Amino acid sequence: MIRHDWTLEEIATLFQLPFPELLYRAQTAHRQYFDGATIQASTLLSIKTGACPEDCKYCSQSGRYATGLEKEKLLQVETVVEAAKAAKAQGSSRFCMGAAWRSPTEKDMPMVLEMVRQVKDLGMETCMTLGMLNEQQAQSLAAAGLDYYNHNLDTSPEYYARVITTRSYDDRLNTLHHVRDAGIKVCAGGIVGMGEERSDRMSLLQQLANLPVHPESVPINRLVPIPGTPLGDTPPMDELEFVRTLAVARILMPASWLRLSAGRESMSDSTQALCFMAGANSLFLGCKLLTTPNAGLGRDQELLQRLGMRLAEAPVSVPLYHDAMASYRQEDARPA
Ligand code: SAM
Ligand code: DTB
Ligand code: SF4
Repeated sequence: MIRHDWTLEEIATLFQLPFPELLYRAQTAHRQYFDGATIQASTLLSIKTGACPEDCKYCSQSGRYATGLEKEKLLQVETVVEAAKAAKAQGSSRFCMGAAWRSPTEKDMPMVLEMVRQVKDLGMETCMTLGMLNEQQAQSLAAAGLDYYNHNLDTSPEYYARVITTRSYDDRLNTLHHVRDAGIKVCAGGIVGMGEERSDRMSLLQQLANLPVHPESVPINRLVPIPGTPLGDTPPMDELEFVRTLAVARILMPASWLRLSAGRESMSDSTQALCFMAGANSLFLGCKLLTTPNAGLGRDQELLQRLGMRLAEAPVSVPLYHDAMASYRQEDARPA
């Protein structure tokens, strides 16, 4: 059953289950909507790198920290299309373009919209992550045919101010509402391992699961510590607690694609296998995320082969999407 009224007590109970019981319940939830062997793959490209005015304390691209990152202006459309073709050839069904912006400017929008159109023409799904969007920007991206917009809540409302001060939690929720209202599929998740408590992970998952419609795609990133950022020295999070977080996310949002996102490069094959057991069924392919290294195609192919798993044919369907959107629209139309 799809629920939007999860309490923190219920979520705490799930987190505290014996590990095999938690994984069993996550697998059971997973199999209601997905097969257990198919993985959706996206490839990332940073279309505008560095010099970001925001102060996200984990990020290599914030202009406020000396991370040694080389900044780049907005890429040309042709460069982006070439990268998308290569991603498709590697087996990715979706191409995700990210920009180090607080939000896109009106000047940037025409180029960005053209990128969506041309990547879509390759027969790939498109995703963008450009920072905050207003209603109009979300509508124009939808009109250009954008399939997904990624905008993460990042952490719990309680821990949030420790990580970002230049935009609020409500700003993030507003962007998600604009994206949803425009009819673009929502990709929203967060980062764990930033020194937060389990209660923060519970609260982040509660925020995501109690949205009016579950995000179709839920990326769970494990912090990639970036030297020079305030979180650069954060000790790695316990891997089993990371697996637990994925399992609880799977139970709360059983029909969403759950992405094992950043942080895979430093993870053993066995831990990744546990993540898939916990219900993760999506990942980023390729040797680079936005600015940091990723597992790489060779290692991923070998891993999937060893596990008897396979990449999804493009594009994947989203269970229950049409039902969820129909009831969302009805509620929208209801007088206040
Ligand atoms: N600038 C846009 C924004 O923040 O809305 C889009 C790009 S931003 C890099 C996308 C997401 O990547 C962040 O919200 C965060 O969840 C994730 N991310 C960034 N740096 C990360 C890191 N070092 N480790 C793990 N996840 C990270
Ligand atoms: C998401 O949740 N993770 C991706 C994507 N959405 C844009 C980004 C991960 C970035 C990891 C750090 C880097 O490579 O800069
Ligand atoms: Fe900028 Fe996005 Fe990095 Fe925050 S996460 S500093 S908004 S690029």
